[in-house]
Amino acid sequence: MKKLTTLAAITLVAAVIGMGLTGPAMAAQQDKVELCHVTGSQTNPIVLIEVSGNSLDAHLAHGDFSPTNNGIDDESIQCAQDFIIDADGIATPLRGISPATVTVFAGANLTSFPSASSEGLDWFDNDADGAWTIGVDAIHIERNPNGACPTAIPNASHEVGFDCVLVDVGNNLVNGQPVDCDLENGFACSAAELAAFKYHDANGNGHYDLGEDLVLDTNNDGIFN
Ligand SMILES: [Ca+2]
Ligand SMILES: [Ca+2]
Ligand SMILES: [Ca+2]
Ligand SMILES: [Ca+2]
Repeated sequence: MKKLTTLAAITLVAAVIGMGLTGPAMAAQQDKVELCHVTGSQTNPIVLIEVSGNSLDAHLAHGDFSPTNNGIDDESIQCAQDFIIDADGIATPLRGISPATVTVFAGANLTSFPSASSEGLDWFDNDADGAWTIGVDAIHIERNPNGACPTAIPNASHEVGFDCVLVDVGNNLVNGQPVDCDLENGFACSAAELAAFKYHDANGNGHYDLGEDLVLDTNNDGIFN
């Protein structure tokens, strides 16, 4: 019993010391916020800075903004307002973001769909708002370009286990779900729906190739910025 009591006391003391050490440190960490700071400079217009939580509102009020979730440790990518939908062009449900797969860069020209090629990219507008919704909408591959999806069934609907999921972060695709917009030929898509979708034509051949970065061009200016 004595042993148990002693052990309990030691545990309690350790917990108190632990709290004393980590409590203020954690509060200080949470107080710092990363922001993309608009400098007004032509040559270096946006820089990534760390500010205190107290000054956050003042920074936002003069046009600073939170880094996008572009998932790559490059200031010019993190501080772009445009968003990389998919970087690797292969059938994985996440976005395939890594330094090896991201080819787009700040100031790069973006190219619109349709791309008049045969990658079989189809968009599922899961929240039916006519626009790409990050983390909600999905894209699958419904053909077999370059051996990317040998099981694909090209019938304008999603077959689980056959058509290949390119990006479905929210895991929303269901079996038999009809395609909302066929990206490469523009079938079933309005011009307004297609407007935000772009790709970085890294090899300059005038059409989308699997592996080129699919991008949400938030300000629709044809430039990754
Ligand atoms: Ca949507
Ligand atoms: Ca299908
Ligand atoms: Ca290309
Ligand atoms: Ca843009």
